[in-house]
Amino acid sequence: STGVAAALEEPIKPPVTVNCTQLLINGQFVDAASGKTFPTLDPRTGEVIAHVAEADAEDINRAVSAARKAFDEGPWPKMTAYERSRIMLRFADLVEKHNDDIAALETWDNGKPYEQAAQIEIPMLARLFRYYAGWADKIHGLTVPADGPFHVQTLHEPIGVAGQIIPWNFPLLMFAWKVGPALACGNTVVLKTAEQTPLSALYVSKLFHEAGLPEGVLNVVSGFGPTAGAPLASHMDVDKLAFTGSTETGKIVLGLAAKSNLKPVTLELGGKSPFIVCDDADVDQAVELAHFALFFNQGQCCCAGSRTYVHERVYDEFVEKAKDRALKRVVGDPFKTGIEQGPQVDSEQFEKILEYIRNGVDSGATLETGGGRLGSKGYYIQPTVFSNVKDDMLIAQDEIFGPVQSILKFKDLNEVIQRANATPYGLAAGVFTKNLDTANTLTRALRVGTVWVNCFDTFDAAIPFGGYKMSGIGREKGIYSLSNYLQVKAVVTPLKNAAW
Ligand code: TXE
Repeated sequence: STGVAAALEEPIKPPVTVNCTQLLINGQFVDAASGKTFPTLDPRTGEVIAHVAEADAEDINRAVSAARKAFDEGPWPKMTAYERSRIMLRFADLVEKHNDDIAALETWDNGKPYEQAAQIEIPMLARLFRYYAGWADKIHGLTVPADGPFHVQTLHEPIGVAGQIIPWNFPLLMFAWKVGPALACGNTVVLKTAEQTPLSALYVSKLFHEAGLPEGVLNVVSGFGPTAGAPLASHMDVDKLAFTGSTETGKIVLGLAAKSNLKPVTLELGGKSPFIVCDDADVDQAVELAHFALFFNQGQCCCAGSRTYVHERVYDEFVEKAKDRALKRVVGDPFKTGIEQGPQVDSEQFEKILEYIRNGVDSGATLETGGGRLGSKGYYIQPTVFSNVKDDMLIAQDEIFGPVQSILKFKDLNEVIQRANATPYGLAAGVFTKNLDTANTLTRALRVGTVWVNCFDTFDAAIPFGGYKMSGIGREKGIYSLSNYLQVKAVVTPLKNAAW
């Protein structure tokens, strides 16, 4: 197939050079206190792209004190909201100006198709910051009616220093979902990027300073979970923690926050989202959307439609066509044009996915297509489709986080509702039907944070995103994300003349 041929070629030379590899603390690029570095790897080959400064507890202390000082002494929380907004808007302009370099770094470090990064994700990064810049000067409290002669008002104030820990699947979109609302509300930030993808956040944070961001407001540290993430989560001077990653690590950081200073925590965790194809579906359209829902971003989406439930009336036709679609998926060097799927992010994810595929075969699911690696170097995996998947199989229960579609059969609506909800996760769901009553029934019955009806992965700066159950706590994006970064202060003043 096209995929095999492309993956076997010599990797294309990325059209960008790496020039930010140190820690960004107090507006300066500095080495780690220990002098240590770690390699960040090219998922196309497993070869080293660059050596990056490796933060540990001492660097976290340095970054937190810079953020603390910038918060306590200003100017950030004290400058006018309009000024903050304008810096964020200037940053968005610079992102747009450097769109292609940023996209190339994202692709090189993560493996995602360059066209996806350049045409969707980096423009979305600018869009998100413009959205949040728009909020900065529209955040205000209320005047509250009280029983008695009191003037009562609420002040919406920034929380303080926000610690933020992000994953590698959408490095810059996760950067925007975290940093955008925190800065719009007047907080200062220490952000720890994922060890697989440290490069793009450093690059754009340099641009942010060029846009006029005062020193210490945004500190970016590269490093590993236990040695850099954990000290940030348990830091006594961090006032708020936001985390995106696995449910397992989410539990750890929530514990660290509780054991240290009870900082409030928002979590965006794993999922096993159902994609439900009803009996009235146009099968061709349903296949295409279900394919996108699962395979987008190499299957590395927390909200991936990873349990494809198909009504028995259209099941056989759906499976046949889903297999054909997966066979047509264009896999190859993500820097090449027309590529739909690049390599998985690293060897750990690659091995984990192949292990789940073996498990699917062993547990009796039918392997329709794919099932192995593609090429002989890097972390490419064949688009894989399983049919005859049962709810109790591991591939239907665990987050695989790879290009592996599991198709399950259902008979009626109540049954599929019960089965779709029978998971500890509750991040998202897809519903494919022309029937309004069916759509309304499903959207209300599914215990998830997002339901996409006849669409999937429709993201927008204003649409809130987050999970029910063990998929997380809180919402990001949209108006809801602001409350994560604000304290509400009630101010009560007696009224001298009660008659008024
Ligand atoms: O996640 P981790 P990993 C899922 C997906 C994937 C699995 C493992 O199923 O296969 O998680 O991926 C930091 N204290 N998701 O190992 O460990 C870590 O350095 C503080 C879903 O990459 O959760 C990184 O910055 N921080 C997810 C971040 O946590 C710690 C996206 C995420 O890493 C830490 C990614 C610790 N003890 C993976 N340990 C989604 N919801 O989109 C790690 N970290």
